[in-house]
Amino acid sequence: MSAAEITRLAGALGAEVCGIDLARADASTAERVRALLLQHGVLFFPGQALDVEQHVALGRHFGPLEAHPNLKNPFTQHPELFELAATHGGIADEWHTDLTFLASPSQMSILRMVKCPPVGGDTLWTNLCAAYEALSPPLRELCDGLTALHDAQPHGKPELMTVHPVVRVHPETGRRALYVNEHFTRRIVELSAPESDALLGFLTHWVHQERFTVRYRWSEGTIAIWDNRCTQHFVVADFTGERIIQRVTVMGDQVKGNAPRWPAWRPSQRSAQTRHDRQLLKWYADREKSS
Ligand SMILES: O=C(O)CCC(=O)C(=O)O
Ligand SMILES: [Fe+2]
Repeated sequence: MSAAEITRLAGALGAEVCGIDLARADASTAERVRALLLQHGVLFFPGQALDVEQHVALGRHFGPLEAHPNLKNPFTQHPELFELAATHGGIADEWHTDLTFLASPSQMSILRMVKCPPVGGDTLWTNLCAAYEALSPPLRELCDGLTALHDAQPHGKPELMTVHPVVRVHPETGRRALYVNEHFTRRIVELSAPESDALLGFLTHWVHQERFTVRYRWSEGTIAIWDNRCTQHFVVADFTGERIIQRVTVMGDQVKGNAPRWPAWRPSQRSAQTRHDRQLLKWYADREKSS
């Protein structure tokens, strides 16, 4: 394989990679990309020319693929490709990690920039390990013992829920990452509703401080690959006209972290405030029913 040229783009994460032809990727290319991804969190490959089949073939080197469990593709019938078109509302302008409402979320995503506006529509990524490590020791310790409920409400499916540790351990690097996001994370399980709102609000803002992020300006054909186990991303909705991305989503992630140090929150009596606990209580009632 030819020598690759790697240019870091920010202090926290992100690197541009030139000199690797992803259209002809084989198992050893995939190994190389995996190693670079562990180092940089998100990789950008400008000047690529992958067709749909080559894009999907690239994804298959990394694990099982999934198009999207909830959203229909407006333009492509390919079962393993997910497409977002801005003119159809496809602008992901809330910070998130892909598919965290699933028990086994996506481990990595591979995006192809199909059409982008001449200016605007940049995407930002943030490093969730750096965000965790920058917390004070007492807050780290608290977060280490908590879990959070995630749901697919943004896709109109609030009943699709799962619980993950608030701090997860990256299976390959062993680093701890703050694993809550404003798009899919609804509730800290062990806290009362107002406490959960305060802590989740703090953490979901904390993670996207500029010092933890990289911002990428696109050109058509660029492939981006990111590690969903330790990053979030966000699209800036500051453009007019069309912007189309296609994504191949690599599944097979297992979220590992500490077991909760406290029991799940239970309201001591019914009151007007109990409605804030409804979703959490439903989650536990459903689990008890199915066990
Ligand atoms: O459009 C983008 O840049 C990213 C969209 C997104 O959130 C995704 O593909 O997972
Ligand atoms: Fe996303």
